[in-house]
Amino acid sequence: MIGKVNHIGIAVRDIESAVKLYTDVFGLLVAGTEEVPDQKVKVCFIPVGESRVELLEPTDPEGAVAKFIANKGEGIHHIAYEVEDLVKALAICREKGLRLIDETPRRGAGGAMIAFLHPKSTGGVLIELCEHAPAAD
Ligand code: CMX
Repeated sequence: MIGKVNHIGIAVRDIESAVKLYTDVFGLLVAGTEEVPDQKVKVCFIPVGESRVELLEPTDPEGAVAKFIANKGEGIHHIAYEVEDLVKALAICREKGLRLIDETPRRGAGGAMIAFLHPKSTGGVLIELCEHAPAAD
């Protein structure tokens, strides 16, 4: 069902200062920054080998990432796995009794189709399933 780790989402208070670790110290390059109003975040993708780090900065105190930072501080927020067929993957998760946050795929950053699984049914890890979007590379 799962291909590779598409990205690891890291919640940060401020992308501009957080990104320096990855660029100035680790020597990585930023692939793009965009705002995702639907999710109340600004995101920045940094390719790392075959995967990516996604820095997530809240744009609204009521958003999921703002709440996460308020409760737990900055840090790893979610892991995103790439699937070939998201509708099919969600059907399997549903059938196996996992709690779906998104019952159907929706559009996420970079134009990818995404859906989240609730951390209470996945061992405390917020999991995003995403269908490969060439534009997101
Ligand atoms: N990872 C692991 N556990 C998490 C979590 C996370 N990122 N966020 C919340 N939780 C835990 C909380 O600690 C809490 O556990 P306890 O009850 O044991 O304390 C539980 O989940 C419920 O938390 P909550 O505060 O009551 O619920 P929230 O209103 O914060 O919602 C969640 C949590 C996961 C349902 C919500 O954040 C969500 O729908 N996330 C999916 C969308 C999203 O995260 N968007 C931002 C990224 C978008 C992008 O990548 O583009």
